[in-house]
Amino acid sequence: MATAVLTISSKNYSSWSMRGWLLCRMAGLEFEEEVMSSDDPSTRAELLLLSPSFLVPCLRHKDVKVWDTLAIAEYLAEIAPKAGILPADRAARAHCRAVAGEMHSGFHNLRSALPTNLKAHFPGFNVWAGAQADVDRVVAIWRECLAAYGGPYLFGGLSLADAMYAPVATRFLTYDVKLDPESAGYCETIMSWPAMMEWVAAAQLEPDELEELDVEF
Ligand SMILES: N[C@@H](CCC(=O)N[C@@H](CS)C(=O)NCC(=O)O)C(=O)O
Repeated sequence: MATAVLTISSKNYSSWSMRGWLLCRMAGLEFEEEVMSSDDPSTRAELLLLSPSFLVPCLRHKDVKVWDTLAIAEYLAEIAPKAGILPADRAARAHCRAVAGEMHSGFHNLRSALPTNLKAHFPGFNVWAGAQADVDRVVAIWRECLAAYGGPYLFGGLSLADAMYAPVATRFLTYDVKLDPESAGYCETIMSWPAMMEWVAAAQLEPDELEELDVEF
């Protein structure tokens, strides 16, 4: 078995899988992907063994097993301290953890009203007011970070924050969310990040829409 294995699910639908995978790439970790299809009962049983939370992503590295995206990020930042997953400056690092935490525990309206679906495109999609408040908060975070650290990524170079917000950039594109030029530019930056391009290309190759997954996932 490879030294590192990342368990993920759908590349088209699973935003948390995307975040974990992007973080492993950011860390420069050599890892194997283990892709679990979560609708098959035997796969679910296996997933439960691999990830006690029953959720993906889950990283196994040497004798360490870590699940939950933020825990994976902290672990990767420890084994690859030079990768910049957490900014070097203490104040920026605290800010980065704060915006990553906000994504991890919040934005429920955005997540349920605009589920991740990389292959889909809904021009003119009507974002309801509750989700629009989340969109506005995301955009405020992005604009503040881009102004404070000078871009092109949220904290200058790539960091945990970009992995956390990458699936939000894809949602904005999927649902044709109207954005100011700085935020639209940041979405483009994320979509041209080579690791992201690789993920999106793989998502395009996945079998077509699973209707029951067109919900928060
Ligand atoms: N807070 C968790 C969220 C993980 C999560 O919700 N993962 C979803 C996929 S995106 C999942 O595994 N859902 C259960 C399933 O698909 O069976 C994290 O940070 O990793």
